Amino acid sequence: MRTFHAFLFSIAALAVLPSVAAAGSPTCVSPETKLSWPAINPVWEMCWLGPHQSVGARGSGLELRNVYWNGTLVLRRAHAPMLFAEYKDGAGGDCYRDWKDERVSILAANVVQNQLGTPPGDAAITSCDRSHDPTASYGNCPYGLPTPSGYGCAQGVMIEDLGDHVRLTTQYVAGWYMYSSRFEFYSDGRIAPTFGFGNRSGTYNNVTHWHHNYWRLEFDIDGLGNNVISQNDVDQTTEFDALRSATGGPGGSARTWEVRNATSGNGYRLVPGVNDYTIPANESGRGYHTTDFMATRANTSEYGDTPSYNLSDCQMHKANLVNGQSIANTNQAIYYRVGVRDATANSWPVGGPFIPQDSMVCKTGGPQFVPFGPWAAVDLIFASGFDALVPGARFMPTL
Ligand SMILES: [Cu+2]
Repeated sequence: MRTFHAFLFSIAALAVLPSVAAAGSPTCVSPETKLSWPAINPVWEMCWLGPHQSVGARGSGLELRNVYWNGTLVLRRAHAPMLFAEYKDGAGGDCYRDWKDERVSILAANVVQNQLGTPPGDAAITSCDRSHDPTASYGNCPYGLPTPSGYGCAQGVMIEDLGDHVRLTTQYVAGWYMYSSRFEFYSDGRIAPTFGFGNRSGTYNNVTHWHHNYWRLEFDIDGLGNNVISQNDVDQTTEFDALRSATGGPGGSARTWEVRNATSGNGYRLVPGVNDYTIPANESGRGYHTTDFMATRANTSEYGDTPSYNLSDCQMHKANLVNGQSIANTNQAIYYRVGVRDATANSWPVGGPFIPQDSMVCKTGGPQFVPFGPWAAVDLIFASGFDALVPGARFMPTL
C-alpha cells in the first residue's frame, strides 16, 4: 500500500531543503517530450516517451531520459525493457516474452492526457486499478465504468500533478494482458516506479501463471560518469546479481543496493517495496527468472539481455548481462525484477492446500529509490517496510 505518502510528505516538508549549485536542465529531442514539474521553478525535469517510442527490443514501456532533480542529473534513462508471462501448466506449460510497445487507452482526465495537469481526483485509471475481482475481466477502457465528465479513453502518458509529487502513467497491451507502468517523483527526491500486471480479456484466467517485469535504470548522478554501486553499503567492482533477501522471499536479511557518485557522495538507494517480496524469484520452478537485481556496465545500445527475440524466448538470459565486466567508477545500468502470481483454485501450491483463485485481481510491485548524501534534505530511510520514515537512520527495511 502507498498510504504512507501523506505521512512522508508531512515529515519531509519540515526538513530544510538543500541548496543546489547546479542548474542543469534536459534538452529533449522529438519524439521526446519535456516535463518540468512544477512548471515554475521545477524540482523535477525529464524527457519522456510513450511505449511506442521507447528503445528496447519491442519497446521498453514508459521511458524517461535525462532526469534532473533540482537541476542535477540523476538518470540518463529509466524504462522496462524485459517483460514475461509463464504458465504452470496448460498448453505444454507455455511461456512468453511480451512486447512493450503497443499502447492501449487509459481512462484519464482530459487535463492530464500527454501533458502535466492538476487532476480532479483519480485521473489516470488503468485496468489494474479497476481489477479487484478474482474472476471478472473488465476489458478495454473504460473497463465497464461510466466515463465521468472531463474524462476520456486516451493513449500515451498521463501526467498528474499531485502536490508533493508528479505521477506519470502509461498502459500497454500484449495479447491477453494490459500492463501499466508508473513513475512517481517526489519533491524530496524519492522516485517510486510501480508496475501493474493487469488483464484485457481473461484468457488463461484458468491457468496459474506468473508475470515478471524488469526495470532498467541508468543512473549518472551529477552527470560525471563516476558512479559506484554497492550492496548493503559494500562497494562492488564487478557486474553481479542478487536476490532481494537471503531466501529471495519473505524473511531473511533484506538487501538494498546503492548508486552514488564517488566524488560528490550523492546517491540513491533502491529499497524493495513490501509487495516485491511476495513472490520470490523462480517460484514456478522453471528456472527462467532466477534473480531480482543485476548491476551491469552500461554498454552502448545494450538495453536488455537480447537485442531481438521472439514470443517464446521466455527466459531472461542473465549471463548476457552479468558477465564479468568492471562496474567500478563508470556508468552502470541496474535491473530490478518484480513478479506476481495469478493463481486459480485447486492449482497452487502444488499438492495443496490450494489458495483461493485470485488470478484476475491485479497485483502490483515496485521499489523506492531514496536519495542520500549531500543533496538529500534528510537521510530518508524506511525503518519498517514503507510504514515509517526515520530521518538519520542508515537504512534496513525489516520484513
Ligand atoms: Cu496474469
